[in-house]
Order: sequence, then C-alpha cells, then structure tokens
Amino acid sequence: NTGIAILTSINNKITDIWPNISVIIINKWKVVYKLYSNNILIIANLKGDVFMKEFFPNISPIKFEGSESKNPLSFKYYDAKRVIMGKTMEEHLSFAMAWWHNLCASGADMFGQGTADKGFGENQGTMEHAKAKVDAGIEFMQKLGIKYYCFHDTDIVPEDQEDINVTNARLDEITDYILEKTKGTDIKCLWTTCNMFSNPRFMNGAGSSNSADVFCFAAAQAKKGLENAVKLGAKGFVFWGGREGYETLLNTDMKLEEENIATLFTMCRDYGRSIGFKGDFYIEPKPKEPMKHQYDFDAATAIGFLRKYGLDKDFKMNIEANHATLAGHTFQHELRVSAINGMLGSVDANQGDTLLGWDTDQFPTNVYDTTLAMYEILKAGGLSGGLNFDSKNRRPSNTAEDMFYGFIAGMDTFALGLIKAAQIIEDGRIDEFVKERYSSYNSGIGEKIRNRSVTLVECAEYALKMKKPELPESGRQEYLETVVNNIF
Ligand code: XUL
Ligand code: CO
Repeated sequence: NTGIAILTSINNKITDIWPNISVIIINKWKVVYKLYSNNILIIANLKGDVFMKEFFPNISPIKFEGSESKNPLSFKYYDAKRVIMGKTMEEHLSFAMAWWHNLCASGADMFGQGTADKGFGENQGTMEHAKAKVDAGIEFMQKLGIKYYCFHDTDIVPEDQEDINVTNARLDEITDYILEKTKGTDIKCLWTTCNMFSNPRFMNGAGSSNSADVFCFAAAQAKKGLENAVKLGAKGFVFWGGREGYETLLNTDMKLEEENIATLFTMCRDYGRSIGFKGDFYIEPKPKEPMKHQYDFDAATAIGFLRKYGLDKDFKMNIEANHATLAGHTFQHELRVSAINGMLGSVDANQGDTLLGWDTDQFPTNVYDTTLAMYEILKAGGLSGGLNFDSKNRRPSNTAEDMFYGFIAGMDTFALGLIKAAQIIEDGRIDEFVKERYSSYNSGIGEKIRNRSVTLVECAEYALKMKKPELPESGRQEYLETVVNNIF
C-alpha cells in the first residue's frame, strides 16, 4: 500500500510446510515464490490467507503470431477467429483439456517414478490439492484459449479406499468448486467419465465383472457420474472399457459379460435421460491395453454392439487416434466408419508411435494425419463433441513450459490439418476422382443396383450376355497422393 518493500528473513508457517519456497514480505503482503519445476506465485497476507495464486506466472496468454514467428509460446496456425469454410477455427476445433494427463499424471511409468511436479503447491491426495488442480487447470485453459475440459471422477478428487460415500461427498464438494470457479468464464465440461479400471475391485472388469457386487459399484459410480454430468452441463458421457474384456476364454463367459455391459449401458441411458442428461453417450473403442482383448475393439465392433442392444440412438463414438492404430486401423478409417454410420461424436486427439505396441498418447504433431482426420470431420459436418487432448508429455518433458508446448503443438497441428483439409475439399480433385470412380452406378444396371430394383438373376443374365467385363479403371493411388502433397 505504501510502496515500501521490506525483505525479511523467512520464518513462517508456509515455509515450514513447504521446502523450496522463497517468501518475500512486502509490507503486509507475503509473496511466495516456489522454486521448483512448477513456479507458483502466491500472494497472501501475514496470517496466511491466500489472495492470489498464479500457477504459471512465467507464461503469458498464448497468442496467434503466424507461421513466421519463432516465439515458442505462440500459435503459428491456430487463429481462433479465422474463418474456414464458413465457421471460425474455434468453432471447428472445440479443444478440450484432459484432466488426467495434464493435471494429474507426473510421467510415472512401470520403470520409474514421475518426473513432473503436479502438486501445484499442495499435498497430493488432499482436497486442497484437488482444488489447486481446478485453479491451475482454469488458468492453464484460459492462457491457451481452451474452452472445454474432460475428466474421470477419480481425476478430480482422491478416491477413499474404504467408503464410496466419502468419495461421493468429495465429488459434491469439488463439482461445486468447479462451478464456482468457472462461473463467468467460457469454460465448460465437454464430457465426463468414470474410472472403472484402476481400483482393485475392477480387476475382472466393471460391467463385465464376474462379481455382481462389483457390477453394482460400477453402477453407483456411473450414477454419480451422470448426476455430475448434468450438474456441470457436460455435452457427453464416455464409457471406455479398459477392463471390459478378457485375458483367457478358459475362465470367461463372454456372452454373459457382453450382455451385462449392455445392461449397465441401458441402465445409464435410462437414468441419465430421467435426470435431464441431454448429451450424447459415447463408447471409446480400444482393442487392447490393459486387457489382452477388449470388447469395444474398434468402431465397427462397438457400433454392432450398440445396434444389437438398441442403444444406437443415444450412443455415438469417441474416436481416439492412438486406439485406432492399436486396432490396426488408421485414425481416418475409424472416423469414416463412425461417420457413415451416423455415429461420429467426439475425438480423443493424440497420436501413437507405430514402432511401439502400446498407447503412448503423444500430442498430435503429424500434420498429414490431422489433415486426413479433419477431412473426415468436415465431410461429416463436424463433431457434436470436440477434440480432447488425451495426450501427455514424454517423461523427460517435465516442466510447466512443456505442458504449454504440448498443447501448442496439438492445437497448431489440428489447425494446420483443418486448413489443409479445407483446401483439399475446395480443390475438389480428390472428391471428383472418387465420384467419377463409381460413375458406373449412375445409370443402367448400376443405377438399378443402387435402387435395389434388380434381382440376382437379372444381374447374372447381364453378366452372361457380356461374356467378360472390361477391367475397372485404375485406382490412381500414387497420383492422388501427389495431389495431396501438391496441396500441402
Ligand atoms: C485410455 C483412454 C482413457 C479414456 C477415458 O486409453 O483413452 O483415458 O479416454 O477413460
Ligand atoms: Co482416450
């Protein structure tokens, strides 16, 4: 207040609790600067009441600077208000932050502990930490201009190992806190899901567990999850069946397990609708990991399952790029399968490493892949959901800056993919080629096949009369790949 700064020796509560913290006392304000991989700026009074906390004080809001810029903390292609094919980039690309990778995961793997500090100045496993993650997450999203977040129930609160009622009370508290902190901002929940794979009770699956008691715990988590989806106004509710599958058929009643998953989904659909959940339910297919064989292997399998159990009106696909490649498909293939079945809902934006056989969840940097993905998304008329960065930094990329670099890479790669996909469509050579390739169905016998106004006998008679057909025209793959490169 007086403009006089007094630097005192450090001897107060906060420094006692947290090592590695410098405290400067300026008049009656205490400025705490945490000297750690995450520099946190805290402004508090001498009683310890915190008035302001900045989790990423060294990082200013990320701006679009264009492709000539060499500033690493800027967008080169993502220009939120730029209009492409009648919509702004921001409207095409509803980016979301995945709570679990960005605010929880420290880089731990089965060979070593974490390398990144995701404590945000609080002790892990406490509600103070849960709240610090909300505050840090909001600051992070605002600095990047990201409007959506996605989370598992267990990402936002520590799970009580003895009593699910305690966990549920914490969920009430944290969702109140999220609502309070996002009030007046444009930050919203894209989708939420329940972690029904980490807790030991789910070792044999959740909906597919051999234990009816465990099935009920999955139901209890999903019920609470749906209530929170409604409370936070989520656009979607995801089921990723990490442990819904099997290791060996020697101990598995596959029919019973699949039927029970369908029962759980049906209960969730009916309960969700009864409490006013108007969004989409999503299945996120994945062929394996952690299970050897997961029931939602890929989009085609999941769509067939939904149709069999009458769930196809309420469910869509959440397609993850890395899951597609684990299934032996391209990302583009999974998007196309979903789109042509009217079930393209949302996307988990990441990329795998084809030399590694697991889900590496890397930030998308391959522009060729994002171009072909955005081509599918544009042709399908967009996503009802968004692009959730189910992506994490590599273990050695462990600073706060790296968290931003990851998102900048992903957002720019999708923005450039959008620009290039729109150019492919506007160029028209690819679409024209495909149209022409099937032109034999525009008239004559082909038209009758399309109209289903011809029988097997008539088709056979037509063929016999011709004796031998001409070879179909060339597929021209190399030429088409050159067209794409030409557009690049
Ligand atoms: C796991 C995965 C999940 C889902 C949500 O591979 O992708 O994080 O996105 O449960
Ligand atoms: Co995912």
